[in-house]
Amino acid sequence: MVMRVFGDRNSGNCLKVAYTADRLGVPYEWIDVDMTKGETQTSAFLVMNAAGQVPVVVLDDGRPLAQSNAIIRYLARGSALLPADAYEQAKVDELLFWEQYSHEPYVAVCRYHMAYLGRSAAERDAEKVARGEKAIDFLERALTGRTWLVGDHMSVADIALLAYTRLAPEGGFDLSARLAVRHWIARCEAELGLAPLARAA
Ligand SMILES: N[C@@H](CCC(=O)N[C@@H](CS)C(=O)NCC(=O)O)C(=O)O
Repeated sequence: MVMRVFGDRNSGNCLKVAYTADRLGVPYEWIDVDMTKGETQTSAFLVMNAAGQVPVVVLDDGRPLAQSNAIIRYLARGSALLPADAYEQAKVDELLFWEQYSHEPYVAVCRYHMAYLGRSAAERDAEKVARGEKAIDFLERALTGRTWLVGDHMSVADIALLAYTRLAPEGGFDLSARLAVRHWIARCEAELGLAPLARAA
């Protein structure tokens, strides 16, 4: 059976899986899950992911796997998206963990508050805004003078960070002065065949 991806196409965490599988040519069936209708909390869903969150995949052998960064790392094994060198692989992991602890909880959550809950930029949580700005500043420094986050090729670290960074303007974050980030987003989008999103010039 082909791999099944249970996800929401508006979720950066879920889009990471689509970007990675599409890039690698891994076949999959996408199954839309609407968390606003409680579809992540049904007993059938909780068997696949007891955390009740998307994305979750059911691999072609029937085994489930959750957590976006675990999924993309698994899909990328043995490919150019995951460096073979142990140190470079650990640097990818460093960024995957950082994304989940220091980037996604702020950049993605501010976007959620604006795009889903209809808050204005001024109504965002000030601490989340400050931490999101700090995360994007970190990326700007990390990408200055570099083409990719780790090594000489696009890796799953780029894909994991791309997902919500390209959506950051929807969360009220201004990328216009972050030139290294903007060029890297454009580079990733070109590599992945994604249409550029409308954003501040
Ligand atoms: N750390 C998880 C986060 C997953 C997550 O937060 N998923 C959201 C959608 S982006 C969700 O399913 N929320 C519903 C819920 O938490 O009940 C991952 O990277 O996969």
